[in-house]
Amino acid sequence: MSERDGDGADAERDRAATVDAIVDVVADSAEDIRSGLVGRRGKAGRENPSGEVQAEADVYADDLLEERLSAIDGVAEYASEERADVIDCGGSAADPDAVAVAVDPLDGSSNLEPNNTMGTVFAVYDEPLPAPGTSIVVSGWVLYGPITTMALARDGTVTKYELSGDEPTVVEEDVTIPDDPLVYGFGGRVPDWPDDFADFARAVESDPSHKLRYGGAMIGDVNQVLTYGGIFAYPALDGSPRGKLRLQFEGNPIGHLVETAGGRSSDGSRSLLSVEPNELHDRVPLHVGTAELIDRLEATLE
Ligand code: P6P
Repeated sequence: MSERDGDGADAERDRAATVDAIVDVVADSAEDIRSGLVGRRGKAGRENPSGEVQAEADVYADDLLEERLSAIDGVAEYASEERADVIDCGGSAADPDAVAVAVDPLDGSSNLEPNNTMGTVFAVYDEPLPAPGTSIVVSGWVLYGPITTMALARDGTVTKYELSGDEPTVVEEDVTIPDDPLVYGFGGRVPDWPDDFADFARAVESDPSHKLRYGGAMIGDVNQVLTYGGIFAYPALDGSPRGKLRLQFEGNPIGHLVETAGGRSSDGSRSLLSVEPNELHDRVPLHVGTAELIDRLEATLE
């Protein structure tokens, strides 16, 4: 997958067609996932590879996306936050222009009980997984809010869609994160924050121009930061120095989309896209938002 042979133009065309098919499947599956949440808010009786108890809806969304995405010609690998190993999608792995899809099928499933926002996060990588965020071709998320929407980063630009009709409706093109930070949301528990992050958080919170917005699902909180400007962080914790969120399925796609929209991402010292993965389910301290606040964060954590 990582070698390129044959005519470059053909290769690009083939890969673009594969990416089109992936985006179509994720968009077309949104209503099936959304409607499938009903009756699946309970626990599935097993844990994901990160040791978190799965909701029935986590398993449902993952099975649905694995079946549909792995059937696409050109998709060589499927991986998800809910599965221990990368799924080899068969014959397409022989295609030198194949891609790998990494999915957080239902981000924020802890929001099922309070019926708060959740989403599906995905990234298309052009090399085998685990892979650094620099190899992402397309990233995006679907948000199951009052309206089902999608944000997509492709070819250097971010587009927002509404998914309520038969076809996705473009609602905003060339989306850029506002320069002036307005909202902030920090995950984890305050007593578990390292002192340097706690100092940064206090400085952000004490700024009268900032407003707290934390919904408990990274994707809803990040979408607010993309919309209003600000910062979302799930930092390193005293008991978990790599934080909680996963690099392949959350940090990389979120970092790629926010950076494509003119924002910045950081693990505390570098872009999330520059973090070299060791394992498929590596965790990463995740900070994304307006450049001003990420600069201030990195200065504080030095
Ligand atoms: P906590 C959801 O389970 C998730 O992975 C993210 O979407 C969210 O930001 C985080 O965990 C919430 O974690 O520790 O606040 O429940």
